Amino acid sequence: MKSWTSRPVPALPGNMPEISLFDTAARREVVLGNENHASMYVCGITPYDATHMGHASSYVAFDLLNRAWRDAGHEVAYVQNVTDVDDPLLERATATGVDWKDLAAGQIELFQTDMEALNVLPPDHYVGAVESIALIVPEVERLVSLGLAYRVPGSNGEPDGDVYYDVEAAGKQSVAPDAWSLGCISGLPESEMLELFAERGGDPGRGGKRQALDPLLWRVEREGEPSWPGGSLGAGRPGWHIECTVIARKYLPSPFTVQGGGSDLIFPHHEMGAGHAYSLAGVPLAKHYAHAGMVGLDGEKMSKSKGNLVLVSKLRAAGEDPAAIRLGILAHHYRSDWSWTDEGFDAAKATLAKWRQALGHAPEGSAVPLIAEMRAALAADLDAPAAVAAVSHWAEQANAYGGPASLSDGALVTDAVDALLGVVL
Ligand code: 5CA
Ligand code: ZN
Repeated sequence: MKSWTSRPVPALPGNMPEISLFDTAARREVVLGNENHASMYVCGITPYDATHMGHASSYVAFDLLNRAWRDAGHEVAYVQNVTDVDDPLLERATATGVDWKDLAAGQIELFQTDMEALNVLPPDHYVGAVESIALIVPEVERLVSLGLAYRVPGSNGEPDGDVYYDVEAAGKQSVAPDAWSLGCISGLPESEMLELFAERGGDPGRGGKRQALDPLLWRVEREGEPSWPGGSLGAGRPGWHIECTVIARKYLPSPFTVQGGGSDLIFPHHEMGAGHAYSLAGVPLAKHYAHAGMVGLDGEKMSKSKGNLVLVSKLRAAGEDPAAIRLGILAHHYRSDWSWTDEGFDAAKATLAKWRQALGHAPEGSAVPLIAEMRAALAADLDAPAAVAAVSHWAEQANAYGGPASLSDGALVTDAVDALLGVVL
């Protein structure tokens, strides 16, 4: 699928220090190392209500990592999926009387325009679930032939043949230190897993499963639902976790460096996706798993079901500057849970105005030390608020000085704020 386009990233003088990132699976900050070829898979949207501030904030978070890596001189291979067929999308299409394909296409278009406006660097491969089905089918067939997936007989009006992943069998597959077993990513107790599994698209009560937490790999066709050829599985459509596993393994090295997403993807999505990959290849899917905090609105979780969404496209249509939206996001550390508020947005707009004003008074020799401070902040688990504070401090001093600008310092600060924070001054 077509990706969006980006502004060129300015090159900066000097060096980015070693980058560390909080790894959810390791439960601590890890140094990412000086690999020249970094690789990242960030879970994409399910295109039925794009792009709210929660989505935006998770893509901006991983954009910071992408930018830090590039600033460190690494080549970055970046892949993102789009879940362009899944239950919630089909349900929304039915509820609103829109063709599901039109709903998805419209929301994907909107999302990409939002990402471009927010100066989020595009992935090298933007890949849909639907276009990947022919790749997914043989992988599910392989899991069945390995004895790590099984067909469930029909019951309670459900047809025969849905295929589920056997988490218990998969967890016993190997005793290697990097082997997958349930809990190795999330570290959650089973009771909590059960609760989250039910909340996040799983079906713990489905009759005929070997274990309540076994996730769906292939859903055989139902009347009124789209379906695709499934080889020996029969016509149907893929489960959610296998989609990301297969797309990531197709386009990225095994293991790739970082899998990212919001913290609501830790379980079951990233836990199960990692399991599928280990079962298929005997190596971990990713070296590290990183997660962005949840964004709410005025203290409540922002979600499609609650309808309390702040949409990037609505703010843009109201004439708001995308750089101010991005700065409103960067005021919060990517791992914290936070709320979008009018006051926060006003503060971001005021900060942006001060930064722009300060460019007219950039003191001689002030840019290089500022860049070093910004880099140190971002290298320490992507501490954007600290980097923003450094720029604000620089701007206060420049505005207090009030004299004529050093043009080269002004240009360098403009480049640094763009290259490292993605904020266009
Ligand atoms: N298509 C799947 C991933 S494969 C999906 O979760 N789609 S989504 O549209 O629901 O979410 C897209 C990304 O936005 C995910 O990383 C998700 O964790 C993140 N996200 C969703 N809601 C929020 C929120 N309120 N705050 C922060 N991030 C969020
Ligand atoms: Zn995903």
